[in-house]
Amino acid sequence: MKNHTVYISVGSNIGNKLDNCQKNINILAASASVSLKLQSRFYKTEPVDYTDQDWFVNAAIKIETSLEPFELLKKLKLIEHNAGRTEKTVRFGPRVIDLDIILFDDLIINTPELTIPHPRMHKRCFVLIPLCDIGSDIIHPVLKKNIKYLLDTINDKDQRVIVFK
Ligand code: PH2
Ligand code: MG
Ligand code: MG
Repeated sequence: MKNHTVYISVGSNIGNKLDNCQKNINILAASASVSLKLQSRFYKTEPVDYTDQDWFVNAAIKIETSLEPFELLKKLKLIEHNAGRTEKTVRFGPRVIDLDIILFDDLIINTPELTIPHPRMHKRCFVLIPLCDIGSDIIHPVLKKNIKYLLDTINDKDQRVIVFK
């Protein structure tokens, strides 16, 4: 079995956000083809891009999987769907659960359905801060900088991210 190392950003801003994140991480971790390796702390994060919505809970996880990128994407979409997420979700708007592939080995993919590395990861504190908990020295395969560097040099320092207690 060929194993890939994948980092996934997890977020929720509807209902019991912490529960939504943890339960869906557990569902993913229970899949036969997926093994959960690391999980970050949870954070309360100010909404970005679409600001007229509730704060999010965000985390990041590291998994190993035999799935290829589009197979994993399909699995994540199914988990989101089963959690009650609908197709009507507005772009950047509120969601019960969001499971985004951030990094997949050092692969670069550019298609309408899937872009890896995640195209906005380096601009988002809610992605980089949790990611730093579990992999601050991973190198971004396009920008060729590590995660800690990307976080330290982020332009928009105003995004509030608070450890969940
Ligand atoms: N997800 C978005 C848009 N904005 N803001 C925060 N803080 N956290 C998110 O997970 C998030 C967001 C679209 O997926
Ligand atoms: Mg997202
Ligand atoms: Mg998504």
